[in-house]
Amino acid sequence: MKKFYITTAIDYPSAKPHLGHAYEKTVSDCIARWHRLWGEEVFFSTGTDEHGLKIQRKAKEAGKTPSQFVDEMSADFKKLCAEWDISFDRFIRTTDPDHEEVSKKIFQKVFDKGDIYLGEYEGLYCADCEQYYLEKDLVNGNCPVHGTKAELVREPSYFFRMSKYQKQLLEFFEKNPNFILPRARKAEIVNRVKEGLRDLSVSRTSFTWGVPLPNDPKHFLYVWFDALINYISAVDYPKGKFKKFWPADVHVIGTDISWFHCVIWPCMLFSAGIEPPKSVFIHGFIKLPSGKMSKSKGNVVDPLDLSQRFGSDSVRYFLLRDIPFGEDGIFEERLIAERHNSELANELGNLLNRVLVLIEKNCNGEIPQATTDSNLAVKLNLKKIQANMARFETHLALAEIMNFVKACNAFINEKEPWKLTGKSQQKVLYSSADALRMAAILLSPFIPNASKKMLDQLGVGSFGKSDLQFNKLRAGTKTKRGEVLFKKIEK
Ligand code: ME8
Repeated sequence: MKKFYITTAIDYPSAKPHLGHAYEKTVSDCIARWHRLWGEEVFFSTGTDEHGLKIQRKAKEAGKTPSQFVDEMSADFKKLCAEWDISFDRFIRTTDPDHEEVSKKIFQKVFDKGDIYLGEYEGLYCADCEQYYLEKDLVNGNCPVHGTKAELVREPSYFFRMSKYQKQLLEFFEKNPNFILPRARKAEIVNRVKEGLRDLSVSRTSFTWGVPLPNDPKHFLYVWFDALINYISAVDYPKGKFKKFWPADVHVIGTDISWFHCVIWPCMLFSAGIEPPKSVFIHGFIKLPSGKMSKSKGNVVDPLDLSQRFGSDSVRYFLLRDIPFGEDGIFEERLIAERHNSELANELGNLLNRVLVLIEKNCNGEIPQATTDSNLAVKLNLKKIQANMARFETHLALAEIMNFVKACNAFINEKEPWKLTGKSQQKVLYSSADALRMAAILLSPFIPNASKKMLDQLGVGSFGKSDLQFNKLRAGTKTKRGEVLFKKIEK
């Protein structure tokens, strides 16, 4: 059986989840569900990144121990997954004991390889990014991402000899053209690597909320070195699922953390003697018409509030449909309502209702005996949808599925089954119901709840890869028209 391992970044639970977190999980979930639909053995991991200075400080501000703080905060991220139908196989927390063990093991491997040395670090640090910056990369001394003042940090630190892997990394990029996706993002990273790789400071003594180094427990592992390792500890490195699922097929991450995933992570793996993942997909940022979401502006969009008001299918649909995967996108509630009304309610929901009412009236609520009209069946370009999904072009795949739904509506309008009788009427109704079945199955990775409701109403129970062909709807199946699939959102 083909296997597929997909991961999201693990989120900092220093604040509540925001729409960017929900977006990354939604697209990854859609891809994971797509691969499961085609019968592959899928492992999908997501989780929270719980160590480091930022969390230690936030916990103190909240008057809690770091451990209490992360227990409470990570629960919000799990709740997000439940409400948004994120079908993860593991929710990994970097405070999970098995992960901490693996982190130490990998550090030890890199150490034994001779790639760790003790030095002293002096640099400008942004605790919100958990990252050092060069003076030239700061904006008036402030972090370019958070706008907060970078702190001068001077302390003894262990370093990872990343510089040693520059050549190997460039060769790896060359041999693996699909490692950095979309490909348009590659040149910038390659050029930066060509300018040279600096050794990386991988331990700190100024905080204690982290993984102590096995060779020197006064030092705690740099939070990024610890966090990246989650991708192998999530599959029980070095045993069990690791053997089956590694190398991961894709790490789905945002633009701000591409250097960590495309450069630091493969160098760590080279040193530890582990194969790098097959690809890193860098998605864009969700922005507001007024610009970036930021806590200081007080305009961070709460994904739980959105799913409660619009329903998780409608917000998922909007994100997957409107934002070309790999590009930045603008979020506006108005746009969710527009897509919901025009496509989910008018096109999809209406189609289901029309077909089921006609089957009730004319066929006693049973799927009639006929075969699907080949002129309708050819309107579904399954090959194109598969190719889009293989390239992670979820927005294009969804657009193509919805083109087919539009073609089904046009088919009914043209054939006017309410004017027909006998076999010719049965043919049109069977074709429409069978086409709706196909559309519902193909939509299951995108809008899982609505897809299930559609299939229930069509009398279809479980489904798999072998159902992704026409004429699989059984004649005589009792339909169960239920509530309207998508109620219109009034202004
Ligand atoms: O970076 N739109 O955690 P994080 C889209 N713990 N995606 C966004 C976004 C936005 N507005 N804002 C953030 C971390 N993201 C680390 C990751 S992985 C080993 C460690 C994305 O909570 C961001 O790009 O700051 C990242 O992929 C993810 O959300 C988690 O961000």
